[in-house]
Amino acid sequence: MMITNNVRSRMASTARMTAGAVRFWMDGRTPGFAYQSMVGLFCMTGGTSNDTLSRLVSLLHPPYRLSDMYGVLGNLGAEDISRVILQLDQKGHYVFERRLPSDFCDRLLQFSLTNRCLQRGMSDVPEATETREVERYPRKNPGGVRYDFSARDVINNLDVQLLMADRSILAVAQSYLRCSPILDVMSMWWHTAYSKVPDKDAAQFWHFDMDRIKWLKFFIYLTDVGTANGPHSFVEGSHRTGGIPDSLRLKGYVRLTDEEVEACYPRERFIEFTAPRGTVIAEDTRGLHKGKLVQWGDRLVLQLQFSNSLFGGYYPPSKLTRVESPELQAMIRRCSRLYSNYWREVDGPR
Ligand SMILES: O=C(O)CCC(=O)C(=O)O
Repeated sequence: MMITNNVRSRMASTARMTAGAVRFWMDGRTPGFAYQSMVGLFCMTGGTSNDTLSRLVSLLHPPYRLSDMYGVLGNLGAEDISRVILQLDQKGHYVFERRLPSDFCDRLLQFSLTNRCLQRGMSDVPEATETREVERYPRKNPGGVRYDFSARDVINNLDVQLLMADRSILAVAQSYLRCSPILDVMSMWWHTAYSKVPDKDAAQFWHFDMDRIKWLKFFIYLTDVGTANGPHSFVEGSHRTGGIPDSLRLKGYVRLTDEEVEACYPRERFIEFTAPRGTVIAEDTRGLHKGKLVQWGDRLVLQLQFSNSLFGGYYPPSKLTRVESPELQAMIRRCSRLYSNYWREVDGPR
């Protein structure tokens, strides 16, 4: 029987990923070759490989039974959840009507102006810069396009902890992922108008994410975002299986230009999320997305990512050092898998 190169390549990647999954199951670490195989399989299959693995994870880790779905997104009922999930499944994004209260945004803005952060290096400009730590985000005179706060500082912030414990957010995440999720990437960053051209290292070119098998991101705007402030942008429906055409996917896990992406989708599929501060956007970033170039002012975003497994890319570990929020303390007791990325092996109240 003739086996084409394509089939051979899929079989080899599947074997490597399976071997890596066994290692992951034993010690919780994903070997680099297995992660690369997961990415490669996505590029080859358009998402079928992720979908198959996700079904397996759902069998192993069914969703939590929540007493209620109350929180910053409202007091959600089963019908609300169905509406949100239907749109997420079809379009890949959902903007919630309910926004975070302004005192909440004020406190997180204050946090971002008083904490040390990393000015992200820029490699794709004539005068490349290195990533370096700065005492404060220099809002009046930024020296780079992106400033990131450490995950450790972010998760140990009381307001962030309230969101980590929020059952309305959890309900959406676990309904979309069809399993009990893991909160695995917590981040906050500024995008600035430092550069006149989009920056690859600051996620300002189109790309898909592929660090996990399946995940859902919540982007929370902490400043007002108009069209000049670098709105988060998404190609509607591109998260679906086969939603990114072969011509783009087979380029691999790379950044894509506007021209390359615009050639593949009609204009109405391009969404720019301009919205007031406090807005919460849920998005499956398996679809094509980017932060648009900031032309004026700046933009502060907080991000929560829920994944169905930690199998995949490596993130330096960050742990909760103090859990000030009683809500989070209670949730940690009930939902150990949800917090396993930030809480395991930590001395402190469990
Ligand atoms: O800053 C943005 O809007 C893009 C962020 C992004 O690419 C990501 O979180 O995966």
